[in-house]
Amino acid sequence: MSQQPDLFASKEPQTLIDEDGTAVLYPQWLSVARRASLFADLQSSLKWEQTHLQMYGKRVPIPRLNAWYGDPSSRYSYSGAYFTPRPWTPALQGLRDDLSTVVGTAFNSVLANLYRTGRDSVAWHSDNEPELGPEPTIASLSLGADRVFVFRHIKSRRQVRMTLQDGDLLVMAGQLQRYWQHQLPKVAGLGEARINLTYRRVLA
Ligand SMILES: O=C(O)CCC(=O)C(=O)O
Ligand SMILES: [Mn+2]
Repeated sequence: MSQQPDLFASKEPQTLIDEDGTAVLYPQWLSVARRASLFADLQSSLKWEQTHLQMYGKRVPIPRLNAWYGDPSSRYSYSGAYFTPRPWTPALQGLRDDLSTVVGTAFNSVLANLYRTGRDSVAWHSDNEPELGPEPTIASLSLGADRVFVFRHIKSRRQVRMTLQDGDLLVMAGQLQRYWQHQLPKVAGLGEARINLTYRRVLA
């Protein structure tokens, strides 16, 4: 992964998982100036929506807000239905271009998540939707509040736990989504918001 002047990595990358897939953390990947303006821009300008899941015949709100942006061709399925992403905003497209260059994957969509407080979360799952292909490379950028993020191997049950901080980039690749799940647990007493952007390549 190469560096660009604005996207300085002030610390060495850390390989967190290198077995049945890879997870590499690039701490403070975004410059301090870019982090703050980006968070404010995304929080106010993205079309945040409440998604519901069908669980045991009930319509249950997921504990976070989200928004999909991307190329028109990057249709995705969620909970059995197909959706077309919203057209790129300048900020999301600029980051897409930078990330595609430095990670070496032609990302065509992004799922944005807004965790309003520590009560918002993501339960155990893998990003293993068929339209991402068998070995998806996913670039996950964190902004705002620090949050704990945990991986769990589906067979050995080994866990790898880290704190994702403002400006951190996590790149997941290879067989990771097949062998590992991940979650973002709730945090008691946290009032600060976090935004996460997961850049993905949806196959036609
Ligand atoms: O917020 C995060 O760091 C992870 C989000 C996530 O796993 C997802 O949207 O699939
Ligand atoms: Mn995920």
